[in-house]
Amino acid sequence: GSALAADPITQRQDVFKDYKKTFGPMGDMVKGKTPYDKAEFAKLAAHLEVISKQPWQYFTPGTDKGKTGAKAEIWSKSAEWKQEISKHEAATAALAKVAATGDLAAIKPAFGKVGQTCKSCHDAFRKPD
Ligand code: ASC
Repeated sequence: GSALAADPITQRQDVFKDYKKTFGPMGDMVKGKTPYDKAEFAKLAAHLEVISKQPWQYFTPGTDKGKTGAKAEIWSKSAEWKQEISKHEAATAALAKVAATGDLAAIKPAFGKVGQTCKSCHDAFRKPD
């Protein structure tokens, strides 16, 4: 982030940029696009678990206005949104755990599960591109 105090929209978008830098290379390894590197994958998975806890605090009231993909439903259906977050955090924690074992056959479905939690939240709570 910048040295200046960022607005909450920028702060959450900065975390999602970090997601892309983390989840992207993991996906490449899972798909065999790049060689599976046990230590590197486990490091990325541990980082993903950390950042999975970070964006939500920046969805402060009123920040559905402006340059954001956030839908107003984040605030009007807050319980459902929090349920999506819980599922996502549980999936990233499970992935980090299995990534530490280096068992790629077990990593693949755990990775897929995280992707599903990204998608189901986006479907309900993010504006289409
Ligand atoms: C990504 C990405 C997402 C998720 C989602 C998984 O790489 O940018 O939003 O995975 O597409 O279904």
